[in-house]
Amino acid sequence: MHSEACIGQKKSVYEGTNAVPRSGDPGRVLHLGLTDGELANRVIVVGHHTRADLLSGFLEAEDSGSVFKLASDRGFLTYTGQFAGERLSVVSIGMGLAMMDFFLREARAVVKGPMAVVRLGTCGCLQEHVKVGNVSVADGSALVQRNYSHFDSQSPAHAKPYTISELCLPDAELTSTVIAALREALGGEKVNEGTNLTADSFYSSQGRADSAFNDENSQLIGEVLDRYPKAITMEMETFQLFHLARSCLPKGTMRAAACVVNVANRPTGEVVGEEALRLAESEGGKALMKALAKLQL
Ligand code: R1P
Repeated sequence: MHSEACIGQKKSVYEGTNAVPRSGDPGRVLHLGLTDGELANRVIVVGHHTRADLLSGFLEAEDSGSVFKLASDRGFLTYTGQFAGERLSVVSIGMGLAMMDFFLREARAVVKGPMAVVRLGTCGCLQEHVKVGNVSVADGSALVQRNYSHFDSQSPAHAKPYTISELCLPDAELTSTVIAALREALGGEKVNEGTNLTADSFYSSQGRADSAFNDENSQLIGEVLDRYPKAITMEMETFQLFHLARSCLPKGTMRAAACVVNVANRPTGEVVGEEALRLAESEGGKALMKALAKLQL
């Protein structure tokens, strides 16, 4: 797929290093491995290859006679096919802010026209009443980040160990459509709405105790809940999705919504069973695909 580096040849390993680089002929974006037209305008984005495999089972073949599949050598897995009369992709991106950044920027580079992206992730929930196995839809997201400067010995005394951002909002229409589709598929009692918190670590900035590192995070969850009392979920990608969708130019051309299956309740320690997780992923995922297909782009 990628052209080789070879001194003396005209074509280098990749081109466009100060923009969105591509490699090979046809030019493929470096990390997703995709070229123009291989990704649909409507995308379900997940963190786990098995979740993408599961949801790809709902796609029907394209005109080529099959569902398009491409696994990149940077850990991205893309499926593109037809769903309810629309072209739709399911992409597994792995974890964290950086992977969501790679995904959205390179997706934007290979797709023409308006896009809609819905994340189906998993998370720990922060409120006792939010049940494991339920799906929580984000009506806003704030970013919780480790303040690296704080941990430097030169740091001024006032620099706090973690920063908590302002809220970033999803696309309102897409979020309402997602909520309605999830309620229809799973039942209203299995769908929660609330604030999402996105952290830049699974550990320190999610308030987990790890005596092997100096994290100064024992008060963090309390501080975050003081600032955002309606926060129900904590994971690692949603804020980046909302932020970049809002930053995408021309404005309004990338619409985003996000939801997560609650796999663990942090206050009670309860964790979801395998069967309930697969059901929520599968039925919830299909509902999101319906919502995406229904959206007027
Ligand atoms: C951590 O285990 C991962 O699980 C959650 C977090 O956001 C993080 O990416 O989401 P996914 O199931 O989508 O990966």
